[in-house]
Amino acid sequence: MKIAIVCYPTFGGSGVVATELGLELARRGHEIHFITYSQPVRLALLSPNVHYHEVNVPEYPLFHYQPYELALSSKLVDMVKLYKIELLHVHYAIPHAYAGYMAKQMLKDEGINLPMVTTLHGTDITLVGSHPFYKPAVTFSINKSDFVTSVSQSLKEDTLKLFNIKNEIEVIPNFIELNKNVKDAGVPCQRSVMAKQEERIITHISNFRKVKRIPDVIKIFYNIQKEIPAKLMMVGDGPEKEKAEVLCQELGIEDKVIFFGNSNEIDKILCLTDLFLLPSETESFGLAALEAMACGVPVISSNSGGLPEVNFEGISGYLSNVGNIEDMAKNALKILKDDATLENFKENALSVAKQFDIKNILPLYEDLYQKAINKYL
Ligand code: GMT
Repeated sequence: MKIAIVCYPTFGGSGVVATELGLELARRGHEIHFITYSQPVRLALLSPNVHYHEVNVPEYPLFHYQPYELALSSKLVDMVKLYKIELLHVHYAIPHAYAGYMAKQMLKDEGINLPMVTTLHGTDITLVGSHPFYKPAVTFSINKSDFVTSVSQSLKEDTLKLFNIKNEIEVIPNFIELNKNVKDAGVPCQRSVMAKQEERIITHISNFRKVKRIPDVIKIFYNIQKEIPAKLMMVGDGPEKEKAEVLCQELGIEDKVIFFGNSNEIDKILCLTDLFLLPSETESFGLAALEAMACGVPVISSNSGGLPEVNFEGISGYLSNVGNIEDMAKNALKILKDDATLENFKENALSVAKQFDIKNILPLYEDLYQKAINKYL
């Protein structure tokens, strides 16, 4: 199949999922066209089946806001005609489903039917999409998509609660490519570089937005390090990062916390890690937790949104109410208390992650694409 994928190219779950999906589809022989405003961060290697088309929005002094949707829908029309693209898969409803629908209508005018699949990722529904300023357009574009998927059951329920949706929503969970794990690839994990032998290594990875509850990460770690020797690795960048650094200084733990910034080598960081913290306010899925589990790292998370569908209580880690840092620290210490317990949780985390192997999930997308194409035959 010839498939166009529209996504956000920046660090963040939806762009990562879209990119990994496109790359795996390309490996399976499909022709993939990424269409976005810059090269997706995880799209390092271009293969013969992978194309990237940049959307440019020319600056014009009259515009207070540059019309990205307009440029994106025009680019879609041009690329669909040029490469005979058979299907459009947009990730994140805003504004991609809207721009995709416009492209679809323009193409229809020229006698071309372009099936469109929209995947809802989370904040496009829960944090941003339901805002009254966006809601009518988001509702419209979800209802006008040929097929709609959500990355968890919880997100599907939120979507049905928040919007007047007439379309079916199919749950296709996020996935992980397990054999990318550096341990399997034979790359040695240089734990001694980051911590002393007796120290446990705890990691948080995110885009440091408010929804991630970064101060909770620091406070959970503060409680842990009072009981056992430990280091915290904070990976990523975003608006809450500076405040987090200040909080570490106020708590007097700055020598135990390392801030890394954005990284494309998270497998190398996760392979050193004993425990992953994700105390988010909400997470439609929590791809970062799954990435940790795929490296055999247990997870302490909140129990909001789709997290209970990924992190299994008492097996791959523990879940607590949002903001209950005492409970999260207590659970973390339960996992870290001795090597045998930790090893057990690590093994379990990996086996849970295996349920989300890309090999199991990708055929669900392929079947859906075929259904979407057949709809117009
Ligand atoms: O919250 C983020 O880290 C970014 C955000 C995004 O839109 O890229 O992630 C959302 O989509 C991911 C992939 O489907 C999910 O794993 C995240 O849970 C979801 N974030 C939220 O719901 C807050």
